[in-house]
Amino acid sequence: MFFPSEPFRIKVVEPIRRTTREEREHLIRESGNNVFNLPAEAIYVDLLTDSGTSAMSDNQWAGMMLGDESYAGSKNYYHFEDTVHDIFGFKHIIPTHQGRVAENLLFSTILKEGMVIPNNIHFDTTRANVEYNGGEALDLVIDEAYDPHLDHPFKGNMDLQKLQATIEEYGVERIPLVIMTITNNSGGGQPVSMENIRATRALLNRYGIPLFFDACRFAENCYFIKEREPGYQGKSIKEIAREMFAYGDGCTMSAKKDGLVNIGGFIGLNDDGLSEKITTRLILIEGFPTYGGLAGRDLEAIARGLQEVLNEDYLHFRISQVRHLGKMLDDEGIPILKPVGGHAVYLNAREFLPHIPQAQFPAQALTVALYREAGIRAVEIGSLMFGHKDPLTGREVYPELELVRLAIPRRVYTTMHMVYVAESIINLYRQRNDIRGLKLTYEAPVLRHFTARLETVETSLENA
Ligand code: P71
Repeated sequence: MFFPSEPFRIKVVEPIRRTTREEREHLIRESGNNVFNLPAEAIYVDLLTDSGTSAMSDNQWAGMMLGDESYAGSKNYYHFEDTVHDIFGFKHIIPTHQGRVAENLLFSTILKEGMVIPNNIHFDTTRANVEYNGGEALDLVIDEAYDPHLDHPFKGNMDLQKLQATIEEYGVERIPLVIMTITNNSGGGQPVSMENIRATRALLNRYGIPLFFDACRFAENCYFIKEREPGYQGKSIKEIAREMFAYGDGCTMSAKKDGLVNIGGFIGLNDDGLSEKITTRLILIEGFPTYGGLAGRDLEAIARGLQEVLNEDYLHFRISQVRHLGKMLDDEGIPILKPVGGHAVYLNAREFLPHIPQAQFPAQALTVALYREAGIRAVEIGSLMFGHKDPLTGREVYPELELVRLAIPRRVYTTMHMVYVAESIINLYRQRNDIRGLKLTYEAPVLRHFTARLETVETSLENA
């Protein structure tokens, strides 16, 4: 397979350093076998996240110098508002400093005890903000999403039967809105089809329930629609985005992904009353409505980034680069989640390391080995992140999938970096029998993966 070469050239470079194996062994031991505790300078290729890690363009940097840092009414705010309005179409645009604040403002305003929020799959911060505000977060994605081998063009789709059954079970008054996460991050960066969005809207119309988007990776989702859904090949990404958002009543957005910036976010919505309530809360915790926790220059960078992300040469390269990494691995028989999503390749750690039981965190063991062997940082999405004790039985409950996510920052790494990543993983696969399981030595009561410390299990039977 050949994929398009980079549709940009490099004007500024940031040196990265290849550490020695000895150095990495020392650092990973010091980190308690947790890559969140590593100094980023000791990482060669950092695939921890695609969030806030994009390279900005010369056009965005030029815009940064045009930052108008007036407290109220900055010209950059108007540019940002016009741009978001033009693409997303929502009546009110409320800036925030990142996505989770948009979520927090929305849910703290609309949720009451006993309410539920359906989603295809809630991202961690969305789930946490729903639960923190007294709601219940329900994942209603189609069943196909949970089969890592199944090739389906729109694995992020909402299961409409599950959604209807949920509405019937809980009742309209307990569902203030429904969310669709595009692309569906927790399900592998998989897209949602326009047909599914349209059908979800039609179903919700029957009950009068609003539809919101978790829109972080909206442009990547639009690209998949253009590529895979009949009737969209002749449309521009912007036309597809406009149609998509026209089915919604609002969105939360982390601009750290498809905004192509290092910080920023917003809420878009049509409801005047809700907008007023959220704005009041915004002033209390983020800032005045024309900056919302951001500098004027940040708003300018978002406005320009949102226009650049709609560029098809950019998207073609972006999606192809991620897919190419997936293909290099798949061709060598490395178990990955299929099809490859928009922003990341996910290694299937249960198949990569079948000798390590889930109780010994195979995905974390693989993440640690990848750093130790090659200086590459990925992130565990498995039993360390999601495993927990059942409050009733006291027994450990494990997630269905043990994944290692290789999230690709936008416009940052070249094809040769991807070749390095693929070769390193292929090499590691050959030595997979030497990789041993891990056990926890420290865990925090919530979100334990960020601060956990672990040590190697000496024999594979211990703790099994
Ligand atoms: C990702 C992130 C960033 C992240 C967040 C928490 C732990 C580790 C890494 C952030 C998302 C997201 C979706 C679908 C909302 C947010 C929050 N993703 N929705 O995937 O993917 O946005 O980070 O700007 O607050 O690495 P925020």
